[in-house]
Amino acid sequence: MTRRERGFFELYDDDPERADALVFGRRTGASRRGFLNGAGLAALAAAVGGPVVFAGRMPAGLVPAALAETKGDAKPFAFEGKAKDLMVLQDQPLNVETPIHLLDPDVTPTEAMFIRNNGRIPEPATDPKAWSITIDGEVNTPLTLTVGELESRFRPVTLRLQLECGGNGRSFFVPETRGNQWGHGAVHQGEWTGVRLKDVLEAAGLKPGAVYTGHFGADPHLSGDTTKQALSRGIPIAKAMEEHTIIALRLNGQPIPQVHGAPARLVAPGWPGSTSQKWLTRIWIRDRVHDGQGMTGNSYRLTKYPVVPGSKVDEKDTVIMESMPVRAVITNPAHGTELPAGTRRIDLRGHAWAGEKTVRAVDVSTDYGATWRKAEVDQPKNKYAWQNWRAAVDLPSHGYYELWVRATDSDGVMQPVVAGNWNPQGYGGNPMHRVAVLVPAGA
Ligand SMILES: Nc1nc2c(c(=O)[nH]1)N[C@H]1C(S)=C(S)[C@@H](COP(=O)(O)O)O[C@H]1N2
Ligand SMILES: [Mo]
Repeated sequence: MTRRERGFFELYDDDPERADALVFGRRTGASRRGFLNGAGLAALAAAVGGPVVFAGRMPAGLVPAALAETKGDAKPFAFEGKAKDLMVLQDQPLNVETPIHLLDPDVTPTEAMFIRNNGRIPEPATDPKAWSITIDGEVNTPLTLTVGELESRFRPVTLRLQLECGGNGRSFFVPETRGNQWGHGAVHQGEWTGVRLKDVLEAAGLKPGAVYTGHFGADPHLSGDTTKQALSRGIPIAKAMEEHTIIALRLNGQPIPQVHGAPARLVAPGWPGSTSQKWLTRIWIRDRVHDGQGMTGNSYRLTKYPVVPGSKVDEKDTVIMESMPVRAVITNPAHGTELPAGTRRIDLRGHAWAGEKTVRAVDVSTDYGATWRKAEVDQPKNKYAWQNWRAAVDLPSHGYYELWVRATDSDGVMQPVVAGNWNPQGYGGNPMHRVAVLVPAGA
C-alpha cells in the first residue's frame, strides 16, 4: 500500500504547478497534459491516497478527475438564503456555481441554485403585486399586466423545469474561451409556479407578422449606463407558445428570491438559461429575430459547422443556440469522497437531461470507459424535467477510482469524453461527468 503523505486533494490545492509536474513529468508549454509513466503513476497514487486501480485503462493525456475539478473562490459564499459551499466564479456581475453533490434532490433547493447575472441585481420591488409587465409590438392589443393581474386572470401551472446556462461546461473547452469557467454545475431544477406565456400572448393577440420575442428586465447594465440592457434575448414564437414556457411567479412554493428574478421571470426550459429573463418588465413581439443585448456577434451562438478550435468565426457562420445538449451528472457520491475501508460495491445516482429532447440511456464506468454498465433511468415528471438515474457498481479492491457517467439523448446522440464542438464563446460543452473517489486500504 502506498503511504498517504497528504490528504486527498491537498497537494493539488496547495501547489497545483508542483503537483502537475510530479504526476505528469515535464510540462509542455502551458498544457497540463503529459504521460503517466511509472514514476508519474506512483506520484499520482501518493497524491490521491491510494493505488490507481484501473491505471492500465487510463487514457494517456486525460487529466485525472481528481485534478480536473473546477474550483471557485476558496472563501465560503456569504449571501442571504444561499448555501455557503456554492462556488463564486465572479463577483461583479455575480456568478456562482453549484457543486454537483448539492444537486442531489429531484427539486434543487433554492439555496443551492446557481446564479448567473450579466448586470447588476436590481433593487427589490416595494410592492411585488404591482410590478408590471408590458406586452407590445406585433400584437393586436398591447397589454400592461401587474403580477396581481397575472395571478387572477390566468390559470396557474406548477412544473419541474431544468434551467441550464448556455455556458455550462465552458471550462472543458481547449483552448479556453472567454466567459465564466463553469464546470457542470450551472444548472438547476426548480419547481416553478406561474402562468403560461402562451395564455398571455393569446390575450394580447399575435399579429400574423409575429416572429420572435424580445425580453427586457429591470437589472441595470454593469456600467450603470441606463440606455443599455444587461441582457435582452428572445425566442421564436413557437417556443414562446409552447405550453411549458412560463412567466414564473413562485419558486419551490415560495416567492422568487430577488437574485433569481423576483417577482416575475420567464422560464423557457431546455434552452440556454439566458432566454429565461429575470426581473421581467417587457416582452416586445418582434417581426424579425430579436437583436437585443446577447443576440448578435458570437453571443449564445454555435458554429454552423465544426471549426478548428481557437479560430476566429464570423457571425454569418454561426447559428443561435436553441436546445441545450445532452448531459448527465453524478450527484452521489460526491466528488472527492473517501468511502469506508472495505467498500466493494456502491450505488451511484444522479440526473440526466437533453434540452428539448429526452434521455434514452445513461451508462456508467469505473475503469476509464473500458467497460460500461447501463443505469436505470426514470421518465421525466413532466416535459423538461430532468430524469433521475441510478446504478450499482463494483470496486474490486481498495484504491482510487473515477466514476464516469454519459447520457444518450432520444436521437441517439451521446456525450463525448472531452468537450467537442468548440465555438468562440464556449457554449454547450458537455463532456461526460467524472467523479473521483477513494477506497482506503483496510486497517
Ligand atoms: N434580466 C436578466 N435575466 C437573466 C440574466 C440576466 O443577466 N439578466 N441571466 C440569464 C442567464 S445567462 C441565465 S443562465 C439564467 C440564470 O438564472 P438564475 O440566476 O436564476 O440561476 O438567468 C438568465 N436571465
Ligand atoms: Mo446563462
